[in-house]
Amino acid sequence: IKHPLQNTWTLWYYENDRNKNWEENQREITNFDTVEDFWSLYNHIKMASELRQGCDYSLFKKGIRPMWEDDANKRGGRWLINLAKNQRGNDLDKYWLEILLCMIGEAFDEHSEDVCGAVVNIRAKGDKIGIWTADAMKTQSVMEIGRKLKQCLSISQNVTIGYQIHKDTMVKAGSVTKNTYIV
Ligand code: M7G
Repeated sequence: IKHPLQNTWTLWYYENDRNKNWEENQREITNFDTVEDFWSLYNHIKMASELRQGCDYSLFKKGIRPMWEDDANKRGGRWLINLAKNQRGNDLDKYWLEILLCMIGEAFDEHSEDVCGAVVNIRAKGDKIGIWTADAMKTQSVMEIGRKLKQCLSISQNVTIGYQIHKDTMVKAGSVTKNTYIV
């Protein structure tokens, strides 16, 4: 008997095809709801660092699309980890796996239900990992998730990460979005 997870999760893959719009480029790969099926999937697919520039992986709870417009995300935002170019070699895959394990293991305790999913963006200008939460106004929950995230990834106390509201990101395409919270 396999070990069930609390939630069923969906892996999405984004590939930048110029003939399609952003939403059409998001492809649903598969669902899983056991520890064993997570590992078979993880071992079967490319590491994030092996994806082409411009691609994303997203892992979201089943039923939530990895986009701002989804009902589960539209009031939310993300904790964003901006990686330096030289972190693709080592930290990127480590951080991404750690985040996947924190999410499927419901490591955010009572705030796990506010976690919608996570996205890794492979970009020439610097890779990014975002963990998306449902409601930017739930300050305590957002802050707890941020603190836990830093802990999970062993990010030094001296380094801060910021939380950005999707509604702000939406209108700031191409430039830097203000941080609503930091930890
Ligand atoms: P990105 O891929 O998140 O980051 O956003 P990047 O700028 O480092 O590549 C790039 C563009 O993709 C945005 O400016 C939007 O045009 C589009 N895009 C990204 N996201 C997350 C969404 C989304 O949730 N919904 C829609 N409609 N477009 C998005």
